[in-house]
Amino acid sequence: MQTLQGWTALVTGASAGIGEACALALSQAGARLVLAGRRGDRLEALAARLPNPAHPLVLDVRSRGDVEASLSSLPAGFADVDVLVNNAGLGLGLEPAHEASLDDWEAMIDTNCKGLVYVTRALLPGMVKRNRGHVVNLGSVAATYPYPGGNVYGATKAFVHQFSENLKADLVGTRVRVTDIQPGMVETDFSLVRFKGDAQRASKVYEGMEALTPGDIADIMLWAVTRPARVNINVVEVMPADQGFGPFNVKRR
Ligand code: NDP
Ligand code: 8X3
Repeated sequence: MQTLQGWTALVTGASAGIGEACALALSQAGARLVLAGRRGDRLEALAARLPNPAHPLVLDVRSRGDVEASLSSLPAGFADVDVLVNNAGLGLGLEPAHEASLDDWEAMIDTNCKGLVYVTRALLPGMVKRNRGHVVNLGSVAATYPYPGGNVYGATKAFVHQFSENLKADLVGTRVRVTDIQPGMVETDFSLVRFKGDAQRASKVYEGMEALTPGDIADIMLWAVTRPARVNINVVEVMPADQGFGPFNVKRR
């Protein structure tokens, strides 16, 4: 396995779930870490636990100005980001489109699409200039398979997929790689956030089945990042063994 000694990685949404697991895996592989997210206390606690140097960065990816300002003034030793894990994201609500909250829709678009684009655009020129980099985007099976109530969430992840492929098209010939990881159900705070703090409803999502763990996704991320530089893993779709596909839904009268 390629070591990440001498590499710098930035993980958005490192304060919980998949992002936290990715930060840990990258640090254990030797990388220096920039840990981005809104909850600074969690980022600081994580930084103290990591085996390699880490810089907590309180950042709301929805703020274009803050993203541009903070990513252009990273401290020495953390400024040349080689691996970007665009993980910050959320689903909000599961109502049908005609009843869903427009505020929820906007928050998902602002975070999952616009935030991801702001961070990528800020870090990509440095990667291209140094001819070394890897952008790992957290997509979802929801990008491909529709489900009731997945309306805008799934659409944001379809955006992540197409953006990833188009980034790859622009970067051909460079040593900057792009990977879209598309997980199914992973047990994290995702459902707690989706159901706005309703812990009982959130825990039911994972009841009686074995969901993926954040560490499972971090393993895949690390595998993609540590392939030889000639290898670009475009897409990885992964589901729990206990999750499958629904049939077409036909309304009969
Ligand atoms: P969590 O809710 O556990 O973690 C989400 C992370 O995103 C938190 O660290 C949160 O940090 C951060 N975040 C959210 N909004 C912002 C923001 N505006 N600015 C900066 N950071 C933000 O969920 P997961 O770990 O499950 O989700 C991580 C990613 O994986 C998401 O993109 C999600 O869509 C995707 N995913 C999740 C699946 C699942 O089943 N869990 C399946 C497929 C994809 P903070 O609140 O501190 O800012
Ligand atoms: C989150 C997985 O299946 O809840 O991306 O949409 S799912």
